[in-house]
Amino acid sequence: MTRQFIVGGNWKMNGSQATVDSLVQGLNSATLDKSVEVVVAPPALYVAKVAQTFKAGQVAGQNTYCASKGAFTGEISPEMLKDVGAQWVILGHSERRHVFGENDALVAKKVKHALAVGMQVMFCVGETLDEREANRTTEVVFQQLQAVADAIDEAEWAHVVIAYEPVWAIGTGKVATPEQAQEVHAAIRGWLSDKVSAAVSQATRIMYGGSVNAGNCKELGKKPDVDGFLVGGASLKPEFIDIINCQQ
Ligand code: G2H
Repeated sequence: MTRQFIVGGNWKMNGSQATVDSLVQGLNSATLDKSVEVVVAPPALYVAKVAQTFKAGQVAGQNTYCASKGAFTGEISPEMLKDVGAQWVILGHSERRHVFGENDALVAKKVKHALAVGMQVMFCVGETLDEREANRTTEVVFQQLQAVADAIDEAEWAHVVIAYEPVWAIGTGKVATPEQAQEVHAAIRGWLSDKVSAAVSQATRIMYGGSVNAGNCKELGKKPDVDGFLVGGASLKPEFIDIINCQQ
């Protein structure tokens, strides 16, 4: 089965009105591989602006809460993201899990709610360095996956892209080797086949994230179970275009 390659730019808490404009303009005027799905995730305050101006792909939020509205100070709902023109949301990012204390149960509720509203979800999983060194990588990743699998229906996986982001590789410059990434991606695909269905396992895209840059994307992108990238730091630089075009 052919899965469309997808590249996401997670801008995290970076930028200003001026730099966001310039990032959008740079991507709008670039020659991008048309076979690649491109999604950018600006800080929440800039999502509406980017949704109106970004022509090279779609727009994501970096987080949403698991309710439509109400007394949840500081949160935004997927309904709000949708209202301003975003189609995607990143959920379960390791910075949400580790800096803001989100657990598997909360992430699963957020995924469930975002899907119910009609959003596409980039659902992030990944192990810490301690967990990897204790040979617990798949145990941890499978537990993160199970929480979401318990919360959503089989058909809803059609709107989920999994992002495997080893925590030890995020923003550290320590990228997983293509072999390390492929090993975990293949394990995730195997898990989907065992726990969800063969069809979902074949169709679900698995992105790699963690210090992806123009220098390492080509080799990572050649691996059979690497269906794209979620890019942080390098998505704020012109090299993001090279990453999008890495399959050419
Ligand atoms: C992982 C990644 C984007 P970076 O967080 O989600 O960031 O590419 O900076 O490691």
